[in-house]
Amino acid sequence: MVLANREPYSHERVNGDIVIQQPASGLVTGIEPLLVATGGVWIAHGSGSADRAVVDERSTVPVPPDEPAYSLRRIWLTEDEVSGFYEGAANEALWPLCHLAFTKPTFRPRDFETYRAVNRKFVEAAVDATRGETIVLVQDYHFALVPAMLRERGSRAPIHLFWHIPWPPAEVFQLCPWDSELLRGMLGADIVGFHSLRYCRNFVESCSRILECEADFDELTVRLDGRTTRVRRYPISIEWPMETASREEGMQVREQLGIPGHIHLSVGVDRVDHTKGLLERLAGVERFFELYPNWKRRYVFMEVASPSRMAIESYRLLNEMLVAETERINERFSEGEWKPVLLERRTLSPPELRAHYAAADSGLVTPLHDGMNLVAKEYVASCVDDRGILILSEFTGAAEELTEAILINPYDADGIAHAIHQAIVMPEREKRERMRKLRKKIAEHTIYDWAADILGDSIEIMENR
Ligand code: ADQ
Repeated sequence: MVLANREPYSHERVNGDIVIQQPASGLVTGIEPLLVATGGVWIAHGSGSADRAVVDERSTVPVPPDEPAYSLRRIWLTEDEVSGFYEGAANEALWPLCHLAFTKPTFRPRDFETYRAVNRKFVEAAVDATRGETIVLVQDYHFALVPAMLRERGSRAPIHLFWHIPWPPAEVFQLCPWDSELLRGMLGADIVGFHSLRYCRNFVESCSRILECEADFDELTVRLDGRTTRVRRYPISIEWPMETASREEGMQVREQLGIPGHIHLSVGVDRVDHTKGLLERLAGVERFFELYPNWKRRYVFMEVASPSRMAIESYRLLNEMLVAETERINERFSEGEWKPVLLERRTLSPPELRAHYAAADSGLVTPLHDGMNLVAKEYVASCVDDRGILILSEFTGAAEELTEAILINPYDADGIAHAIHQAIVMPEREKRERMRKLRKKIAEHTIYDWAADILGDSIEIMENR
């Protein structure tokens, strides 16, 4: 059984017809095969405009649509619930709390009440959907209270909670007025998973400071009220080999954008989010042209930015600033047809995304803080002939593994500028050598390994009960 906010398939009404959409998501890629193999159930917020039209009396629909193998059970949320639970408690409180990006979290008591109520709704559906021996995989910061609530309802199932975003140092987590309730909720799980060992340690430290519990920093376990929770690292990854676009498809993108082959093109791909360091990236590009003006007309940075969480005002504002900064930098440096920055604000289809990666000479990934960052891995996977170079923020989970990237501090505009220069002038042999090593690392640990490790550890819990 999987509990996640996002559903693997949504049904949408388009011009009177019902069409099925599948969000591009690493989570679905990694976890769906487990549910297909076991005939399990995925419980998620039913957010599609035609979702209600296709379900049975248990709000359930068989999926995948082409060859049904497991059940998708939909939870209906009111507008107020979406606003309090998803936008408020999850995205305005917990998201900024866990990311050290200096965005102040907003802790509204009402939002947390709604968060609690929605967590309870998912738990009731989970209890109702349980048939026989079950392993429960809970996904992300939307559902911190679910594990303990499941225990209260008598569940003895192995529960695995995976937290896809960072866990901050204890001093930061303590800012949260709901700290103790959140931790107690999470510790209902047998295993709490994070992308990085640092987040695991931060979590154990938070438990030890905030709760009266036994925290073991060597074993990474927390014992509370007679139950032990293991804290484990599971770095998420991508499919391998990943589907890629050909060089020709990459060239077509460059033609459409008016970027001839001799121009070095860096590409960034992100949701528009404060944590992704988009304005800092632009500051780095601007600094590059100040420090290396002879690269005018020979370098272009392209950002493909997908607007997200637009119901939250600070996200709308960030979108506006991104557009304004791009225009300002372009006005400052443009010469003739050449513009230093191209901004496309939309979500690319998977083939378009692959073609954009194929068009790039380098990938520019500069989050201020990021649990893992899959774009870094996708870019590396797209460099099939070992050509290309990755510039990566040291404050991403990915940087712990992808050490052959050019690592930068996203707050250091000079550092980003020098890294861009280094990426352009680095000898081809060195680039290939670095890329070969990066590719090997990802090939050896794919999204399927991530899911298998989570399932394997959960089965072990089940067997030792
Ligand atoms: P995200 O914050 O969403 O994920 P990331 O890991 O980079 O960040 O994944 C984003 C995904 O969306 C990638 O697969 C990317 O290709 C796609 N995407 C982004 N912008 C796009 C665009 N404009 N067009 C098309 N596709 C786009 C959270 C955490 C991460 C963690 C993941 C998985 O914040 O740290 O890596 O979960 O655990």
